[in-house]
Amino acid sequence: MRRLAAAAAVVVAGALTLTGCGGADGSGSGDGTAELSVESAYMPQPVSDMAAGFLTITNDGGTADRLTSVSSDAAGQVTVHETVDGAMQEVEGLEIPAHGSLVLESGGNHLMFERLKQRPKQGQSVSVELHFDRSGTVTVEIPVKPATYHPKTGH
Ligand SMILES: [Cu+2]
Repeated sequence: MRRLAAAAAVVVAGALTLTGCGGADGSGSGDGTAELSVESAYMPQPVSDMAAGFLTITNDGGTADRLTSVSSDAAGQVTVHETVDGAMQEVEGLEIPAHGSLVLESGGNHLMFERLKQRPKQGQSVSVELHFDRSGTVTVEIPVKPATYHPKTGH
């Protein structure tokens, strides 16, 4: 997981460079940027041509960002879902608050992969592009876990 977070951070840093923001002092001052990292990503091994994806996006920056869309070469479509009263529904996007995090977890918000081109197996990973309002595109390798996998924080 640490490797995933580091990879995401590198991509985000590259995107910020394009906007000319160079501050990396980490002193906690509001600096007008979002500093995203992604961790705890996994996909339960799919049992059909649909799959869910879960991850946590942490924002160490002083400005909120927004996950606006998701894409992956592995699926015909990837959408962002929330769960309300046990039923899932698509959302336009989800905010990652300044100095906060956005959690996508089983039973809550999640990524929905539809029309998988092949069913990834446990031990493989799926490359996913997360598109953000401010931070541009962050590519994450989501590892495939057993279909019944729950992270230690689940339930
Ligand atoms: Cu869903």
